[in-house]
Amino acid sequence: MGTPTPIGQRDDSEMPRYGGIATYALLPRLEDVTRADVAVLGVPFDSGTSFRPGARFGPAHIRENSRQLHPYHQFLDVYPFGRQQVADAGDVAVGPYDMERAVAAIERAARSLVEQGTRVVALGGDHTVALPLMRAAAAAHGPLAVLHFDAHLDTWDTCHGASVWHGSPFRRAAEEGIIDLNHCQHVGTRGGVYDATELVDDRKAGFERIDAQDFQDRSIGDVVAQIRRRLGAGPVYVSVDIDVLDPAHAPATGTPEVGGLTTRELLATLRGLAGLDIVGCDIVEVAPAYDHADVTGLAAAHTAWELISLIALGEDGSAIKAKAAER
Ligand SMILES: [Mn+2]
Repeated sequence: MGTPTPIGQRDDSEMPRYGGIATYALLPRLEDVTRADVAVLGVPFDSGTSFRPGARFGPAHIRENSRQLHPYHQFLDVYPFGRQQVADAGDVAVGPYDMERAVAAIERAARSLVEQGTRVVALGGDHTVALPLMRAAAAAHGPLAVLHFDAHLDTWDTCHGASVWHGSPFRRAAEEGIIDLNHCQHVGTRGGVYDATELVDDRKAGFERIDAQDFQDRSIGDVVAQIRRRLGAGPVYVSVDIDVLDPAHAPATGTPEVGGLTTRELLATLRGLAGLDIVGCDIVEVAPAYDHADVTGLAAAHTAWELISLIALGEDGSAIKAKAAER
């Protein structure tokens, strides 16, 4: 028996893209397919946020802004929903009050997908949700290289007595041994440091930094080459805090920092990463109440599409990489 043809996006010849109920990219729900290679999983949780709340409404907003995503990626030459079955797994049932219970529920939901060989593309939620998502990915794939796009380090220790919050997921992950300390990379860092020792702690947690300023001083190709060297050849987890973007490009977020990346720089960087073995990813910190004209929602929905395209390319991406190197 051959592999069944993936069920793609809803046919829009009768019902236009703006009509009907929005799943991510108008894809089938998980229960409507036998199994999925990639599942989009909403995580409506923001009790770990330190400043503006509201990322619990992120998944619904990102889905609404994903209606215009198309089946062919012309720049990577790949059909993200045609080469693999992608489905919308709905939201994790997660309450707002009990942090430990919430984190356990998120890990359980992710594990139930990962155990079937499904790669999870999570839509947050605040950055706390990355910890249980990385735990689930590492349970299947071993210690992860991490590519972390964010204005902030997120390797801090405790805050108001809590060890699990949206500023600590990568420190906890380093302590737990679920990330590979030789292969972690921040991109877009710029804000929110109290003192220099935090940068030393960050290095101990396994991260090198490509600060936001680097996007002014270096070419994207140069940045991409550094990321590739740092990540190596093993399984990669990609975590995109939407606040990596400048507030002009993503105003709807919990802890905005000026001087960030443009949406174009983020997409160009991701498109340089064909051939990576991305075993899981998240797009977090979209807080729609602060959005204007859906700019943040569109950026997040499109970022997920780029990541799904990279997953679809898989090893074939290496051919693109080789071609780019020849030029
Ligand atoms: Mn973050």
